[in-house]
Amino acid sequence: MEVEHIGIAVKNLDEAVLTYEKFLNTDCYKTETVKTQQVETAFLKAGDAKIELLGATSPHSTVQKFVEKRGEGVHHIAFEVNDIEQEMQRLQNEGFSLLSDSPQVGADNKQVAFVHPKDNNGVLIELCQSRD
Ligand code: CMX
Repeated sequence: MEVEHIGIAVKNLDEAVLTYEKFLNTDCYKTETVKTQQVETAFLKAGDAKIELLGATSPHSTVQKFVEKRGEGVHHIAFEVNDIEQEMQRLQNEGFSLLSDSPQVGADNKQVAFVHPKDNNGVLIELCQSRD
């Protein structure tokens, strides 16, 4: 598995984009609202990986809940896999708790699935596979 991106939950997406543009010395190359996940996202390149800034689009968004409970910060680490359904099955067999039975449509034209943070030492993990 390769780290595809690191998701960071923020209160104000526009302000966070300016901060990370300054820090990484690169422009945000893409923004996208993901209705299914109730988030708006902004992507910046960081070497081979990406930073995904995440803002909530609804009070019911998991990102809103996260920010209220834990404050802004690293929300998840995403790993790119070649065959997401096979990886989900493998992880399930290893005893990890998948948060959905099948992959969902995520940001950046990916299929995504999440593993509960309780199984990964407090870190929410996203599996992702390009839909191209
Ligand atoms: N990382 C680490 N821990 C987290 C967490 C996260 N992102 N989100 C919640 N938690 C912790 C909480 O702090 C809480 O811990 P305690 O029991 O110690 O208090 C516990 O998990 C349960 O938290 P909760 O607030 O009750 O949250 P829920 O159980 O309702 O939901 C989770 C948690 C992970 C199941 C839910 O956020 C989820 O389904 N996430 C997957 C989808 C997602 O995050 N989508 C947004 C990103 C989409 C994208 O990148 O496009």
